[in-house]
Amino acid sequence: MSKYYVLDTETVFDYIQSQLSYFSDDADIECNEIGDGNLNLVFRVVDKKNDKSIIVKQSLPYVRCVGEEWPLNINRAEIESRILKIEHDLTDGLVPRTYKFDPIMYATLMEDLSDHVIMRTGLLELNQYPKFVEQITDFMVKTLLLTSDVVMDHQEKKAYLKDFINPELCDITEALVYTEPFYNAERNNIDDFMIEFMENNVWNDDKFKLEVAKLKFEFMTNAQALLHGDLHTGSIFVKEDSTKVIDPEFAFYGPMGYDVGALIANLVMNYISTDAMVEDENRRETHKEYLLSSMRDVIDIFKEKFLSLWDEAVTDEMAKTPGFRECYLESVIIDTAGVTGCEMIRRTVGLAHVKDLDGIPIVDKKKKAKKTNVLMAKDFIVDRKSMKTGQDFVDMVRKYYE
Ligand code: SR1
Ligand code: MG
Repeated sequence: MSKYYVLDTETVFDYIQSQLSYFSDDADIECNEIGDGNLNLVFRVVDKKNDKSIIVKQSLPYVRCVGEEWPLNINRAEIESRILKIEHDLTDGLVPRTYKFDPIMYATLMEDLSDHVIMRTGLLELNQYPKFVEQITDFMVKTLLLTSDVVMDHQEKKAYLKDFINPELCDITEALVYTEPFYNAERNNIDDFMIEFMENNVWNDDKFKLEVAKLKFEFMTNAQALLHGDLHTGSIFVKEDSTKVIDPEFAFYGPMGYDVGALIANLVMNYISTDAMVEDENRRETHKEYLLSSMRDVIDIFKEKFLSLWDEAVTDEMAKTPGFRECYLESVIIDTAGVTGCEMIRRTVGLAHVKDLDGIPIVDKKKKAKKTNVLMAKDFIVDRKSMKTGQDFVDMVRKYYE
């Protein structure tokens, strides 16, 4: 029986052929390792002659961005390939098509989306994506509501819940999003200029940390829906008329607001970054307005679609009680605001940062952007119970830029 080995650009072509006989004999092959995430290897293999390509994503038995000293269960690849299929079916193709999962090499062979760009990169180039809000709200409403107890048979939902227990990846989120950024943890990646600021504004503020503790235990105990689990703009591929969500390896049953909040936070951080980086006033203000209207629409259209899909798909008798769907949705939006704040703080001082903030070239502007990011994040968390509409999210951002 064959054994797991780490693929490289020399071996990946033969590996693909052994799994799928994907390329023809006359293929003119080019292989590149294109993974820029924190965990895995990603190969793009192209047959230039016949215009055919494929992606191979392989789990490493450790955290790639840290090294072998942080081992990680490679079985996450299997969770990812299973959830990609589920999400593909639920959303009519808003994720890449998978061709095969190999349980020996912990590798998934899947559709190449190289005509798309990573959304974070596209936003940093000030591009706009006219179909994005419509498609991402479809993705979120369908994957979240249709995997919840509101819709699913409760025993089938529990079977899913069991299949998608993902302790090691949840542990990463519990540590990196909900714990370490809130004290001076060894693994934090923190600029010197942020240390005193964090002491004064976050680490010594027990009243604030109490709110974060509530959100942490909400994340750990509210098995509401099958989440993507890492829905930032680096996990979304876009082009003019298409959105494809990738990288669902953090999937597990958790609170719906975790996915919506991760997305909103990353739009907010792009706003803060645009304000700090773009010198041309017209381009800067146009992009900022685009981001605000995207945030507003993500929240409002998510809510609208959520209520309408609820009416179509609800099966639980008690969930049909008048008023319950509004109550349920209200708490999802409150969680969304809380998660928005936590994601913003962890991307500023925690282990894993974002290019939007770290890439600000002028140091004084970077300092200001990161501090604004943390203060706004605190407000999102503390005021989360008053956040109800897209406009509330927009107002929160605008408050810092008047
Ligand atoms: C050690 S993994 C760090 C981060 O990368 C992933 O994309 C997740 O966001 C995780 O928190
Ligand atoms: Mg990822």
